[in-house]
Amino acid sequence: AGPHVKSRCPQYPGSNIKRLSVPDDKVDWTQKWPEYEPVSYTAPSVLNNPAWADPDIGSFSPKFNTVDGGVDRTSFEGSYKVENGKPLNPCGRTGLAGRGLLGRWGPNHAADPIVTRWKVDVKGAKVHHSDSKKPVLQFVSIMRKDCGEWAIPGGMVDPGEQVSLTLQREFSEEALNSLSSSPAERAKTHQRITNLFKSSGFMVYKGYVDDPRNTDNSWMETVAVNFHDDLGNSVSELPLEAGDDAGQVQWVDLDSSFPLYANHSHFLEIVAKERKAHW
Ligand code: RP5
Ligand code: MG
Ligand code: MG
Repeated sequence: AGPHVKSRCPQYPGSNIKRLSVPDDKVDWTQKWPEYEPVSYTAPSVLNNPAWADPDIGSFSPKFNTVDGGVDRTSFEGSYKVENGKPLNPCGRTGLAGRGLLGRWGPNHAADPIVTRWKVDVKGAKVHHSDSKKPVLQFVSIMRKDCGEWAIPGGMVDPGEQVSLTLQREFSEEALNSLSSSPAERAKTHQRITNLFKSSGFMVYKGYVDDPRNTDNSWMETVAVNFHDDLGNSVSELPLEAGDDAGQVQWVDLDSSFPLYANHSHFLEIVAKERKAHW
């Protein structure tokens, strides 16, 4: 897939911190760079000791490469190195040390629900793309409040939480605004989408996310799963409403030219290929 790119974005998100510029051929840790000494940055929101964050290293030595008291510190990328008590990003240098905005040292596990349907015309017939002649898929996309970019409505796996639950929970929170609805409404939503989410779905991707928040010592990993409403009579009929860290939500056509957060385009490309849809 080539070296990570967004993990080396010059300006670290939500701060005035600039990363050290890492050339493509120096991303890999095995490339010698003795003078490499990036600045260290951990956001105040992380240092405040919220429940979702680890304490600072020194007072704290987590069990890396294991499931450590409910917190999954294993990586889909294999065993990662730990240097001077700090885990090393398996995809190489990012130009920034510390944790930045991420709570966990090492992998920060997320889940990405990719909910799709076929694009149809007023008569209900599938719409084919004029260039590729292939049917067009649509997915539920949210605009992230933190950066304004369109993204899959994913979120963090809570300690001990089953990924299947994270997928459904994050979708409900960000695309159906379940956090703001009454218990009765929430139960109804739950019922409506449980059928779709209880199908095993199509496993799209498991591994490193090229996320702009990544650092040399903390990085995002995800499990992306596609839940497809083939007949358009399941989630397609639910009113979408942005919630939690989502500012907007809408059905978006799958198309290679549409810019998305992190490497989410890569996940959608896999879905399009699998379903023989336009990309
Ligand atoms: C990305 O960040 C993942 O792919 C997922 O979509 C998201 C999870 O982080 P939050 O949405 O909780 O910030 O790396
Ligand atoms: Mg969320
Ligand atoms: Mg989220």
